[in-house]
Amino acid sequence: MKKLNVLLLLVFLSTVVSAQTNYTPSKENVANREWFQDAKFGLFIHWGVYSVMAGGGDHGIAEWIMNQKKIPIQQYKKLPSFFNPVQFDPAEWVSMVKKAGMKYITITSKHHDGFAMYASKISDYNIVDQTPYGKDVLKQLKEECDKQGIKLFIYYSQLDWHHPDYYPRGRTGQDFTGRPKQGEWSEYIDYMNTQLTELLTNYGEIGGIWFDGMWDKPNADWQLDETYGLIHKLQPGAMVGSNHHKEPIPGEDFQMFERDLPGENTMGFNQTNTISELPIEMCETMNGSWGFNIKDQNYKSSKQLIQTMVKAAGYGANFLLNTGPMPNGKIQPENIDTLMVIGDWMEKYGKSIYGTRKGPIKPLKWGATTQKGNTIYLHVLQLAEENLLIPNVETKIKAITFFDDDSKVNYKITDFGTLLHIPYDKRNDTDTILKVEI
Ligand code: JFZ
Repeated sequence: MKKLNVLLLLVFLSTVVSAQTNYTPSKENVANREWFQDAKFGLFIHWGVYSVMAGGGDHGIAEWIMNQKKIPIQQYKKLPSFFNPVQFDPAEWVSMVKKAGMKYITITSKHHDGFAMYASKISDYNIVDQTPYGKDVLKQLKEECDKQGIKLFIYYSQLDWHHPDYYPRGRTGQDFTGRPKQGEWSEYIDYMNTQLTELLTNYGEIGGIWFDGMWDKPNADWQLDETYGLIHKLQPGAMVGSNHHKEPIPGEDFQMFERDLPGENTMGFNQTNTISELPIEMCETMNGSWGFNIKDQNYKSSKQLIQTMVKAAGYGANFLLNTGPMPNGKIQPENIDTLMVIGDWMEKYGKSIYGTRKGPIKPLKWGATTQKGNTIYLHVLQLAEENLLIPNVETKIKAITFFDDDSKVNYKITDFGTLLHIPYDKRNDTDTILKVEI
C-alpha cells in the first residue's frame, strides 16, 4: 500500500513538473528550425511603458524599474498615460533590421510589469486602451515585417507583477505592488493562455514564442503541457523557447543562453552546461540594459559584438542582439550606428555566418569555426604571432585561402595539429577569415 502511494505520488509529481510529453515537432516546425539556424542574427526589442522612465537616472535599471524602485501598481499604472511614441515608424525599424543583416525580430509583447504592448481583449492593461497613442505597435510591426520579409518572434513574460492571480508570489514583484494576499494560480495560467491565444491568432504567422520569467517561481506548476500544447496546436510551425536557464524541457524547440556564449556562465544565470541538440540562441545587450536607459553609455564596440556573434556561430548559435527603443518610438541613435557597422560587415562576410553550422573545432581563445558543406570558415579573432596551430580536422584538406583576396594560405599538417601561417599584413582587425576546403 505504501509503495503504491509513493508510486501515485511520483506519477502525480511528474505531471506537475509538466512538459509537453510525447511532443514531436511538426514538419513546419522542423523546417523553421532549419530556417532559424540559417538565419543566425536577429534583433531583440525591449519596449514597454517603463521606457518612459529611462532607467530613472540609475545605471542598470530599465524594464525592471517597477520592481527595483518598488513602485506600487497604483502609481506604475500612471505610466501608460505618458507613453506616446508618435515617432514610431515600423518601416524605419524593419529597414534598419534588414540593413543590419538581421533576419528576425523578437519583441516584448508583455514584460514582467504585466503591461501588454498589443491589443489584448482579456485585459485593458494594454497599449491600445491605456495610452494616448492608442495603437497596436505589434500589429504595425508585424505588417511591416511581412512586407519586408522579416520573421517576428514574440517575447512573453510568464512572470507578472500586475496580475492578482499570479499567486503565491515568486522572488520578485512582492508586497510593494499592493496586490491582495490571495489569488488563484490556475486563473493566472488561463489568463496567460488566453493572451498567448490572442498573440497566435491575431497576428498571422509568428516565428515563435520567447518565454521568460519561469525562474521567478521555479517550483510552481506552470502547466507547460497545456501552454506548449496550445502554441503547437495554434501554430505548429512556431518555435517555443524559454529563458529558464536550464536544459530544454520537452515541448521546446530551441535553447537559449542569456548574455553568455552557449555553455558558459560568466553572468551567473546559466544553470546548465549542456548544449542541446536543438537550435540554440544567445541574446546580448548593446550596453548593459535591455530596456531604454538614458544613463547607460557602456556600449560595446561593434568589433566586440561581431566577435561575440562569430563565436556564437562557432557554437552553432544564433545571436539575438538587443535594443531598447525610446518612448518617442525612435531607436537609440548609438544603437543604429552600431547596427550599421555590423550590417556592413555582414554584407561582406555573411557567407561565413548565414546558413552555416558549428565547425569541427569548437571555439577556442584564438577564434571559432563555422561550416557549410565542404567549406570550413576559420575565424581568427585574436592572434599575437604569425603562426597558428589548430587541431587537425578529420577530413582531408584540399586548400586553404584567405576569404578577403582568395590568396593561398601556407599550412603544414603535423602530428600536433595544422600549422597555419597568417602574416600580419593579411590580418583583419575584427576577424581574419580563412576558407578551408575539404
Ligand atoms: C530576463 C529578464 O528579467 C530581463 O528583463 C530581460 O528581458 C532578459 C532578456 O531576460 O533576464 C533575467 C532572467 C533571470 C534573472 C535575471 C535576469 N535571474 O534569474 O536573476
